[in-house]
Amino acid sequence: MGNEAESVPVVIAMGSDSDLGVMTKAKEVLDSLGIPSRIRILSAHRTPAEMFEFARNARDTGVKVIIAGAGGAAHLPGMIASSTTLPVIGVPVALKHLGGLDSLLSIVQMPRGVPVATVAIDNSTNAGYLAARILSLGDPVLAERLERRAADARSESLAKDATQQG
Ligand code: RP5
Repeated sequence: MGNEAESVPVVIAMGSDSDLGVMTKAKEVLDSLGIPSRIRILSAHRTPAEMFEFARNARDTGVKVIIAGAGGAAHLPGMIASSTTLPVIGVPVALKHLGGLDSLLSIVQMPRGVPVATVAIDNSTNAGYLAARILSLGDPVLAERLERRAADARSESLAKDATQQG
């Protein structure tokens, strides 16, 4: 199960279904922008063979960007990045102890030549937006959607300021 042709531009991988609460926010952003995505549970420690198979085949199956979230000894984003040259966006997931700093450092401290673009702890929303920005390089319609989203955010912020001025 799950190894069929991906045929979506974004795959949201995570080490465990316990990451779903954090990682579904990335899917919500992508859905809201009309970008198809698929969730995969792929563990660097429990299912390394499936993880490597996914990473090695991702480009050939039409994937353009991989979002990978994990917590604790968070090796998934880096190990996926080791086996693909697609852009990988890492999401450090906070677990019960250490406030997510363990996850952040596990994901962000990659060696030269094997990048993982790491967002803030638990901020899979930004992973979704970063994936969308990457895809927008070759998609003017998506670029326009992102421009509109930014304009809406500006209007909302200005309105909040106005309410404080009385
Ligand atoms: C990591 O271990 C996962 O990404 C998850 O954040 C963490 C704990 O996993 P579970 O023990 O809850 O399945 O690989």
